[in-house]
Amino acid sequence: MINLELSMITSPQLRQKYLNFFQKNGHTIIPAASLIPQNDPTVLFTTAGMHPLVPYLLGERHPGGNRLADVQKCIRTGDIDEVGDAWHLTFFEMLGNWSLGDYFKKEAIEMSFEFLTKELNIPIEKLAVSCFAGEPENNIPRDDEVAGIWESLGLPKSRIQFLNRESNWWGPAGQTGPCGPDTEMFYWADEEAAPARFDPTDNRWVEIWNDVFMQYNKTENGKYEPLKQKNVDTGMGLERTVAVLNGCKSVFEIDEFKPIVEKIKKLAQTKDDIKSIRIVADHIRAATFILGDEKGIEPSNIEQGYVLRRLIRRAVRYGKMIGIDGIFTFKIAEVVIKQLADDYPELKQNKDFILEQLAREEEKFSLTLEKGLKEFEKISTQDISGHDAFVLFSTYGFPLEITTELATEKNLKVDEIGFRQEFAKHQELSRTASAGKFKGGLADNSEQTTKYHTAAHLLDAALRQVLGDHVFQKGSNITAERLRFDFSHSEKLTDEQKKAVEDLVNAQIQQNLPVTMAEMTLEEAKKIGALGVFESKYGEKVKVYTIGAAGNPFSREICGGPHVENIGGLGNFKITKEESSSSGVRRIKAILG
Ligand code: ALA
Repeated sequence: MINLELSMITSPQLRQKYLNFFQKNGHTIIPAASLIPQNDPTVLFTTAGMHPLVPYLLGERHPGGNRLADVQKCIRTGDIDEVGDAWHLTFFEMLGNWSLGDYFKKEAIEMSFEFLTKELNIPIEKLAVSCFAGEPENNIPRDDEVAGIWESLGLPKSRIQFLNRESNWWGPAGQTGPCGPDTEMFYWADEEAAPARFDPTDNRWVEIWNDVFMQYNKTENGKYEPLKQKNVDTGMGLERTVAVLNGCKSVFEIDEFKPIVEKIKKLAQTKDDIKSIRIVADHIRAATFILGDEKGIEPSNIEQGYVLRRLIRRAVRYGKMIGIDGIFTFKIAEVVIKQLADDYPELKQNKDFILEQLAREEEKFSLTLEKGLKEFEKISTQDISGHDAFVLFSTYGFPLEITTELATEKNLKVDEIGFRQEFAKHQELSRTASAGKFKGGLADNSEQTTKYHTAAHLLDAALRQVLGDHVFQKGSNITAERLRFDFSHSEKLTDEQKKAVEDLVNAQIQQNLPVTMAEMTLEEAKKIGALGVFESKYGEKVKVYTIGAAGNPFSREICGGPHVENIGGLGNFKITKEESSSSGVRRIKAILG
């Protein structure tokens, strides 16, 4: 029987319901962060709602308090091969609520349960959960506490399974950082009555929500030490939840996807290759969000630009497989923008850029796709060597993944290591591609990164003093080895200017100026002259970091932190490269020696 209550929820309604519920339960609703993480060297995209909150999970105070909730746009390309099935997406929206050292397991689960059963009216008969099975070798016990809480809420034992780390442990997203056992909530998405026993391998049980109990910090030497504050980090997949509540058989049938899929079907000649249609829909939607998120990202051969390129080119290839003629990706993006611009106004703001970039990249790839496919036919009489894969990449624009896919279809292998060696030889080494960075990672809050973060503020202030007030930060990227800083300025810096900037920064370091932080409203921050590029990210209250005396600071910026306490230990600041980044934007790379 179809439950009418359940069958009527749209994506905007679910977002609103979720935020209202957690607001009612004392959470501050915070604005979503960019898809491109700021100051996070280990990951290309925001992969979860917790990602922009890492400093707060580690103990920094959040201006919104210790109960937060939001809707966060996320990109995960780790599962890209599974896109095309009913439930996987590279771009998705995550509804999340957090406790920063406030409530823990009991309250978190009670709130999840109430939301599912009272707000969404899911009958308990359709729910099952998994809990962490424990890891004696790491002194982490089985999570009987969590199972007990579920039982106390009425879930039968047979619907509670204990699973291992692979299923029921979340984080750290990178090498180190906050992590912990989790409990995942599954919805029975089938007309048949749900079996009494929860079998996690039966894919009619669809995971919709995950409550993570972040009580450990994984250290560099692989140890799990208790975090000084116990946090809750939850993530509910918006598309999946809307799908199962509406009885859809896949995420591609929900309100926001349907018109996108219809458009693709209209353009295609074959309508029954569902997998290809889904891949095109997912990839163009993800590409639209990446292009719409930050004007700086264009298709390229490195970092985010390369992921973007892969998504677009893969979509083009699948589009051609279903017989779509001509340049088409922008036509689908138009539908994506129409569907989602109410909730993501940035898509509308950047519409021209999105459509133009898609068309340009598609045109470029279309010129070589056919020739490349012919070339592939020629060389694919045996396993593909690294050299041949590289030729397909450099001459015909085939991302390695496309070559690998084509090879797999013919039961052939590709020498991926050989490809990467060629790549490294011919190009600026793509750290991202070769280090598996696409899989995601966690903000690396190591000491060195923090130093570079503070140095970026010094650089920003010094550039403004030397070049003028037209200088504004346009982006930054920090690793433990260097900082990269983009800023508005049209001309190449002279050697004198570069030296003046370096000298100014080093003069401050020598004075060992203190770094202080104060929380205030955005208006107050503006009034005292704080610079802010991330102003929309932290909601009402913001943190302002000041370097130097409060009355006459060297630098003052709105920023989430973290920073060093005083700058004497930063070392010697040196600019290693100054170049154009895009029109009207220069890029500096600098190191601390
Ligand atoms: N961070 C958790 C996840 O992504 C909630 O599943």
